[in-house]
Amino acid sequence: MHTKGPAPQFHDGSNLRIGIVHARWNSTIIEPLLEGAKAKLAECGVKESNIVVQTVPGAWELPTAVQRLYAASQVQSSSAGSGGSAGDLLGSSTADLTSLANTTNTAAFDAIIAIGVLIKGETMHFEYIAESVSHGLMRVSLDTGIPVIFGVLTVLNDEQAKARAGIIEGSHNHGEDWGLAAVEMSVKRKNWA
Ligand code: DLZ
Repeated sequence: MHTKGPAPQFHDGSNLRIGIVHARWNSTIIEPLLEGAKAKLAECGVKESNIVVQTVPGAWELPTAVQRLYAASQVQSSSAGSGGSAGDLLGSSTADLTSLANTTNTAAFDAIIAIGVLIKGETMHFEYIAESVSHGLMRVSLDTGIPVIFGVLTVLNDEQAKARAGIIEGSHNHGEDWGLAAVEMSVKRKNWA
């Protein structure tokens, strides 16, 4: 069955800073989704140096990671403004976050894309994770006020996952939609502020 997505809108992303957090489960599906998202960010003018990619083990970890990543970027942003050292504030306890401290752009993220692939198995694991993660990501978005893009596939099998990652010929890569959504919502949020 073919599902219709939104008509794409291209907004100017040249001043945006975007975070991406992706799970490492089902990496063969995650990789094209990530590339699709990054390709659309680039098409909208988001500079590569303004895209920070972090990873977590599985989809379950996405809400906490998004929350922490945004908080760290806020600390970095305010510390840069006051002349302090973001590197000191972020510390070296999390190796992943060190790369955040080393980036030259110190603005807080305008949006964060959370990418995961949940494939239904024989137990209830899928239902618990899918529900918690979707609620968790929405909560982080409402709590922080920044767009958290829901890049989590919840599918019944590998075939469905491949068909949503653009791997099967003629199929659409949903990661592209997530990249566009991140730019559109970042720009609109600034206008609505
Ligand atoms: C445990 C688990 C299972 C069964 N399936 C998936 C999956 O399809 N996709 C995914 O991203 N992660 C899965 N995980 C791992 C959990 O998300 C989580 O990483 C672990 O339970 C550790 O908290």
